[in-house]
Amino acid sequence: MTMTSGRKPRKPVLRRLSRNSPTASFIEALETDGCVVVQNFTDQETLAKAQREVQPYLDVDEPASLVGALQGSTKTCTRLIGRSSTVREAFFADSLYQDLVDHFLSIKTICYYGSESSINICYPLLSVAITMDMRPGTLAQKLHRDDKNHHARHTAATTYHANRDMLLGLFVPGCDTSRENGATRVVPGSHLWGDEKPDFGEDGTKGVIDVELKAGDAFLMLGSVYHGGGHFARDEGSRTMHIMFCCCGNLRQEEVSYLSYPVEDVKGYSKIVQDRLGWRQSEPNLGWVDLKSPEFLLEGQY
Ligand SMILES: O=C(O)CCC(=O)C(=O)O
Ligand SMILES: [Fe+2]
Repeated sequence: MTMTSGRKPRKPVLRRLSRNSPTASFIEALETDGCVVVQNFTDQETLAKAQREVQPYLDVDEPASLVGALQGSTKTCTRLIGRSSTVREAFFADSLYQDLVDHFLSIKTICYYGSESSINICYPLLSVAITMDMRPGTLAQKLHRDDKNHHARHTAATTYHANRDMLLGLFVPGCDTSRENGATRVVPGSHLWGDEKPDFGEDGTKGVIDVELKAGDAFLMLGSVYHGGGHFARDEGSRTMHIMFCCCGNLRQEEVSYLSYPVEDVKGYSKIVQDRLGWRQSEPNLGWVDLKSPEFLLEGQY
């Protein structure tokens, strides 16, 4: 579960592996490259079903969010686990994804009660599930690491070690993706970089690869990989991407305040207590509801 492969490092590339390749080959790719394409992850019928489930939310006539790397021209479907049973059961619950989540994000430690040792395993959690539907006018996102949200710190390394990452993402496109319709851009190997200013060269493309996918493929990425959505250069249509990230299970409060204290009670608490219970979002982009700090739920009817 927390073992690394111990293989000699090779040059980072974007590897493409069939869904039925051995799990060990996905582990090797993620350790070396930080990301990997899963070919034949799903089929057209399942993708069409997922699209039908999210489309009403994508088409809501409200301005698209400006938070984080979003720029107002990408429509989103938040609360995705509840809104799309297909995304939930066919994509998120996929055994390959979940085995890799378990491998990379489970934490096993020994602690002592007096002189008696206790071995415990902390299992991963869903961190976010959201559909992003890029539309005309969307420019390329600035390359970033998604674990910035959790204030992750990184030490430069030449080889991977267990528990280096706190996030593992699964991207399932609803259509073929290409440079022209904003395929995700990634820098394979950047998960082993430290926290110093990254060097993407003068034109910002050094080491950057377009993750062009066929509808039915998926893309796996550790949270420390530099990446960003590409430029949607078409005048019409959209690029749908179902995105899920799991995080380490210790990134949570000891007492689950949202279940322990009903929202109607929390409305009457002082601001500092509301904030400490988690009703104020952490920056950047951590602890939101519908991409907004949950404070808004304390103001109106909920
Ligand atoms: O849409 C994509 O391809 C990537 C989106 C992304 O990286 C983000 O919004 O943080
Ligand atoms: Fe991102």
